[in-house]
Amino acid sequence: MADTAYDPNNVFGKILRGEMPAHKVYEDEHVLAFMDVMPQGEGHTLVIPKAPSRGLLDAEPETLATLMRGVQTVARGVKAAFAADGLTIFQFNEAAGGQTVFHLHVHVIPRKDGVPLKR
Ligand code: DGP
Repeated sequence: MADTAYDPNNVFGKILRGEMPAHKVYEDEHVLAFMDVMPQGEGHTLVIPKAPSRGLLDAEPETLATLMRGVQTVARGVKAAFAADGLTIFQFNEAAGGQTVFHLHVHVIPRKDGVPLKR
């Protein structure tokens, strides 16, 4: 069974506390966005809430609302910055769902017509 408690020692918690470096691209009161170190496409960005949520299921409604506003802001920014034709946005929950870092995060990947994602 998955451990559903939030562990603040995860790498995104460390980035939030300034204990690990990250290429930050956006920050406000509620969210932080930074470049993914294993990008599946040019401009692959991660958006995380500052609130300590493990995933979608334990997040407070206010956290989800402010996170999605942040995702929209970042999506607009990366779409313009990378002259993208579209965007792929995804989010994983628990190891079985593909999650590897257990602090809620949303992937934002600008996409160009005919260019597949790297796997
Ligand atoms: P997932 O939990 O599967 O949704 O993906 C986690 C993503 O986080 C993955 O694309 C790689 C990225 N990642 C893992 N460790 C670090 C890190 O220390 N810094 C940054 N910027 N990204 C990381």
